[in-house]
Amino acid sequence: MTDFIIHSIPGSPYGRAALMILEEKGLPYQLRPVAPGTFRLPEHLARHPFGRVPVLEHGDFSLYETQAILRYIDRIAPTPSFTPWDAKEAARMDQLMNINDWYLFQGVSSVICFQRVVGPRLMGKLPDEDLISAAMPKAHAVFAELARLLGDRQFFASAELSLVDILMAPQLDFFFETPEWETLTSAHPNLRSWLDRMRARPSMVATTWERVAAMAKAA
Ligand SMILES: N[C@@H](CCC(=O)N[C@@H](CS)C(=O)NCC(=O)O)C(=O)O
Repeated sequence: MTDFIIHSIPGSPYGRAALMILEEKGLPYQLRPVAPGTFRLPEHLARHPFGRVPVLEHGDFSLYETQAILRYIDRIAPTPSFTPWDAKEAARMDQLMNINDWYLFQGVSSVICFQRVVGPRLMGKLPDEDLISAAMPKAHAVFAELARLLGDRQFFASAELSLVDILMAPQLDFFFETPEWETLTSAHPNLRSWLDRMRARPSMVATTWERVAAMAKAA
């Protein structure tokens, strides 16, 4: 199969999800790093008109939006499948993928993980504690709902790994690096066990910030 090309940056949770599914499927891929400060230059806007990552290229086919990328790869390389056959489990997966994008990322991870991890690491900035405190009520609500929906299952949608686990793991692994992880998960041991299981997967080990930075350097 033609190599998959992923345009992304080290540390991007969405970019990591795109790399993780390729690792899970055992598909060949190349990382094309997008240099910091070039997201809104014409060359990248031609790939992604909203100036974000990741972008997938597969032959002459180009695609942005991580959910679309995950679903495309799951359709063209269906073994193993990461979409449950059961309609209710598939619906739960879809619901949680949207919770990831609309409630976990926006205003929660985009604030707390940005302030705690991305700003200090990439820009040498101190975290803005007021912004973090203001995001915590929504963060508690999101984590409580994730824990409720996970229940005592091994994975979010069913007993097997699905697309939502791949989309969500990089976001929650980002939280794992922050002191807020402890606070947000102290009442939710099922979320902690789920992340432990995900962190042990070779696809997560192969796509840490450091490993993606090494791929970017070698590209
Ligand atoms: N809805 C997009 C979100 C992608 C996204 O927000 N990516 C972040 C990195 S994790 C980004 O490109 N941020 C750059 C910016 O906002 O300027 C997707 O699912 O792919």
